[in-house]
Amino acid sequence: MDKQKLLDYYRKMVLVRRFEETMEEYAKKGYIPGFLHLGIGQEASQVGAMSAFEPGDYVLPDHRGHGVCLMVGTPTREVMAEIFGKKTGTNGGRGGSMHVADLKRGNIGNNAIQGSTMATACGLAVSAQVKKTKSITFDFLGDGTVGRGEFHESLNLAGIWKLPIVYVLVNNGYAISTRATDAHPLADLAKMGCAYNIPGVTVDGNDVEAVAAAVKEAADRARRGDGATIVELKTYRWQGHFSGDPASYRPAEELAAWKEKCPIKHLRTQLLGKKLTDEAALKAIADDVEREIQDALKFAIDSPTPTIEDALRFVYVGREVAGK
Ligand SMILES: Cc1ncc(C[n+]2csc(CCOP(=O)(O)OP(=O)(O)O)c2C)c(N)n1
Repeated sequence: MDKQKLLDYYRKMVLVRRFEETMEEYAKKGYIPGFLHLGIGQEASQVGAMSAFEPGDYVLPDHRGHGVCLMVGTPTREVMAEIFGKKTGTNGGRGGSMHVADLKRGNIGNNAIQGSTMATACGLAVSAQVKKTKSITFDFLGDGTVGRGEFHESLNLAGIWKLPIVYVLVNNGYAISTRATDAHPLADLAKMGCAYNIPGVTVDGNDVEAVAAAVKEAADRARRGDGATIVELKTYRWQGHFSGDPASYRPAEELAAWKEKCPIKHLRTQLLGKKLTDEAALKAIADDVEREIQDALKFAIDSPTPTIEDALRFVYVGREVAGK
């Protein structure tokens, strides 16, 4: 067991957790335009999966993907400013929470249409094959997305062309208020790839080491030219579908049980149990993360909002009306 690696996972998970909690707090205060989908509770899935991401790879985060966007290496300040709709954000404030993209680091961004990133992933993977690069594509999707037509069409193409894709299927148990087990005939959705000759594996999505190992194996397979894999991560979102959804469709005991399985708590217990660290060192990590969050928050709040000209800069259709 690599102590340094585990402490790095710990710091990253605390960063993602604190980032999300801060976003929720500031959404309630009215700082954040549009919808906010939070991934609190899913940190091990995001941090563990992204540990296999290398420079030159592509990633398509899902709509709950702030943590994934941070793991690409985009400065926390820029991700936060984007969510605040500010000019200093990754996309000049045009994208907001669901569309944080950072092309130079391989983050292609999310698309609000569930399943559509799966088609884009095929395109990215085909381009890597044609250019003979070693780039692989990480495509994050949820259990709800498995029912979409694009899921099957994309897997078919990925299967027949052995595309270098890792499907990170984050099964958090619900698609809005619909239970995954009410919507799909299989409990382990990774098996859905079998019809397309795409192997799948189902992993405890709250165990960061297990997630990292499974995704690394899938990434290695894609890099070798052996094609796509589905890695299903069983986890849970603590919040409602979006910030403000009271999630009354879920039993309180279910949420309480999953909170007990908190991925950060799990790693913390392991680290302390195996005497790989102590309380003081973990507190120092938390304090360091807090400084990073407060710095990003000040940056996001103090940054200018885009002007009307900024907002129109990439709008092409209809500009002839304005004489442009
Ligand atoms: C084609 C399409 N249908 C419906 C929606 C509305 N919608 C947004 S998120 C979502 C649920 C997605 O569930 P899942 O894939 O399990 O991800 P989770 O929200 O649980 O992370 C739905 C139905 C959409 N964005 N696109």
